[in-house]
Amino acid sequence: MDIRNYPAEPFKIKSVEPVKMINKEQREKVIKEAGFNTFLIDSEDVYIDLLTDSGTNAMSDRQWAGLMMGDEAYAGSRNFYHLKDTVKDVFGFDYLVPTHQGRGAENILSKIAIKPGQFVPGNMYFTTTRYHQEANGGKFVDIIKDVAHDSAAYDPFKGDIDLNKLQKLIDEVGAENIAYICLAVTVNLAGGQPVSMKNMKDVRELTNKYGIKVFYDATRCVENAYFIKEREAGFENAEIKDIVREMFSYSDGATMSGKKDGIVNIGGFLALRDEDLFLAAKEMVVVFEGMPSYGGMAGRDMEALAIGLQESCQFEYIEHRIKQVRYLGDILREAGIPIVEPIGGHAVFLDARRFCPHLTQDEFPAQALAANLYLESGVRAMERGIISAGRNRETGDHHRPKLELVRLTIPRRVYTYRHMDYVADAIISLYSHKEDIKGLRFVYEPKQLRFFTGRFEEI
Ligand code: PLI
Repeated sequence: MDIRNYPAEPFKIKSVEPVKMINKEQREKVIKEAGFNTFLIDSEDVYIDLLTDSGTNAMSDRQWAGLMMGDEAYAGSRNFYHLKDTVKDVFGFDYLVPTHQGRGAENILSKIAIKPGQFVPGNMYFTTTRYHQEANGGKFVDIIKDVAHDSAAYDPFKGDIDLNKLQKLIDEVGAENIAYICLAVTVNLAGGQPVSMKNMKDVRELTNKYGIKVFYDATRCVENAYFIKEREAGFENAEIKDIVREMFSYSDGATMSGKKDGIVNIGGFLALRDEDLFLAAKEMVVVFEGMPSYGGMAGRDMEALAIGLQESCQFEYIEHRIKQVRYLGDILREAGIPIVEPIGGHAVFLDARRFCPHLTQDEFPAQALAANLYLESGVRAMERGIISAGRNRETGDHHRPKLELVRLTIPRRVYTYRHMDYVADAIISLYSHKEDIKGLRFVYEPKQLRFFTGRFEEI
């Protein structure tokens, strides 16, 4: 490995937040009290927190200054107009509905665009996205290409939709029974895998033939744009922002969690092209979020998001972001640790099936691996496997995803390369005595989104 392949931080550090490490005996107590669920560990007890890249980002001095420019008027805040203009500039959408975070936007979109019984095909699923689709009577169908379910296979655009699967679904159920296509850029649960511009164009062409709408999940769209620049012919010299704008030109609108590529701690939005849909969304936002000019956000948070979206599109920022994640993955790969290939945008994913071949999926290997990584090192990661997938609403059986993963999610602008070294060392050490990792069973299983608050014990 040549360190020169990984760019130095394109920022300097103005404010620091001390972290401390508790000893192994204390960690053992903590993980037991947390029911072997890393979501239930207190932040104070974590040394390096790779639970999520959601809302855990470091804002810039400009964003912090923006907070002071917050206009907290109940109606017509100036920060709303700044955010609206930014969304128009970056994504090309005319209509903006701010929400408290991504799932607020998913709730509204699902309510206005799904009729009960309709299908909602998507390139894999995200937990909250599918929850809202199903809660509004939609039937999620996975139409991502098969290779996305194979953790070891390399494909530069593993997030692409399989057009044959989409065509087959249209032929089988009829275009009128498809609410819309949900296209995520990048695909979180596939390992942060991008979608190619060609695929976005092809999906648009096919759906146009049938009058089917396409809504993107824009949550990590800038990371997706970087991969297009890096891997897709014809985009080598394109500006990141121009790539983002072209991506969204093939969509009818988008939901976004600003807590990821917006580089803020809270916020999100629904953006739309169609005025009638916008009017329907506005009727919903006042019920579930707040006035249309703030939705679920404070004025200051809209300002920080507007600034963060522009910063996210700076090449130096996004190159460092992607390559810092890749640095961790490259070390692990070299040490023979089973990870999802290729390394995605926001995280390195450990393949728990290959890491813990002595455990069956019913013994929740990814949940157990995440718990043991904390015990080993004070590093907090997250399960993304059978627990996250939940149960089938009709049969009550577990959904059984092929991918049984632990996600090491890197917050933006928060940790250094040395922190990545520490994480890699911890995982390599755990791998050397992986047989000690015991399977888990539920002692408390919530009905909805069980991964957040479920509790386990060792078998
Ligand atoms: O956490 P929200 O409600 O702001 O956003 C929901 C959401 C939507 N789409 C995608 C692709 C996500 O990754 C997402 C949230 N992700 C979380 C919390 C994560 O840890 O990945």
